[in-house]
Amino acid sequence: KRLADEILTGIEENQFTAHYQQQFDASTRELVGLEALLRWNHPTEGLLVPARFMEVAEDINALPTLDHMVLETALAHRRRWCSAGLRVPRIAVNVSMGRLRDERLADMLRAMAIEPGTLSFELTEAIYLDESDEVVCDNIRGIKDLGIDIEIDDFGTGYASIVSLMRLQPTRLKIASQLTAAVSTSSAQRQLIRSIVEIGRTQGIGVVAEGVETLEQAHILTELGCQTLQGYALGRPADADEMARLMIEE
Ligand code: G
Ligand code: G
Ligand code: MN
Ligand code: NA
Repeated sequence: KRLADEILTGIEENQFTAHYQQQFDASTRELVGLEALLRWNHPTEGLLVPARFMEVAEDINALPTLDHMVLETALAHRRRWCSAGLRVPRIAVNVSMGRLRDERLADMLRAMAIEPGTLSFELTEAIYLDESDEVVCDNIRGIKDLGIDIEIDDFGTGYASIVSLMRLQPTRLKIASQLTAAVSTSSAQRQLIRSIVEIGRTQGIGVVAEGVETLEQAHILTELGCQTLQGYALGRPADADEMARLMIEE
């Protein structure tokens, strides 16, 4: 209860912000994306990661609001970075089911005048549950019409059938970190990733490996055909100022 109240106060007082993690082209190691990750500047506890409050935030239906705050924050950071002369890659934001069910989503996005090709939405496999939901389908169409990419987050860990996921025609699949982690120890795991890459290739869908923790994993995932890599081995989440410094070095 206390945490729930603190979250609501935190929303009112703008205590939430975004950190960013880099995504690199697997072959060229060029910076191709940033994933925006929710962080809470808690007044007494310091900086909190989602694990500390997501469950309660979900219980009180605060996720759509937090998603929106992260998006606005990311757009503001992009403007600031661009004004400073930095070349800013596509930014990916996580989108909860609650937000995808919001009838006002497409209008809200249109009002934000997002430049096509600069933004990506990460959806979890939970969307398959709502395949017959008109609002969700309209929103996905609306998102695509605005030139925003769709990515399936944590691919391979949910309950969705491959058929239903492919019907969404996502731009990219993000291979879950659980799958990435085993790649240097198990050949069965490598074969599984090869199959996912192959599905992506035949469907015209890119594959991102997340949770890349060692350079050996990065090397193997590149060999297996993943186009994009994200993980601690290549870059940890960092705040907007730190990310600006990293982009200057690029
Ligand atoms: O940044 P971190 O590793 O702590 O993120 C943990 C989880 O929180 C991940 O599953 C991630 O998808 C989720 N998450 C991070 N930022 C957001 C956000 O802005 N909105 C939603 N809905 N989930 C987020
Ligand atoms: O579910 P989602 O993909 O949005 O979660 C992203 C989360 O994964 C972020 O909170 C980020 O902090 C975390 N993360 C990023 N890189 C790594 C990594 O290399 N290993 C692990 N275990 N987690 C990572
Ligand atoms: Mn994500
Ligand atoms: Na993920």
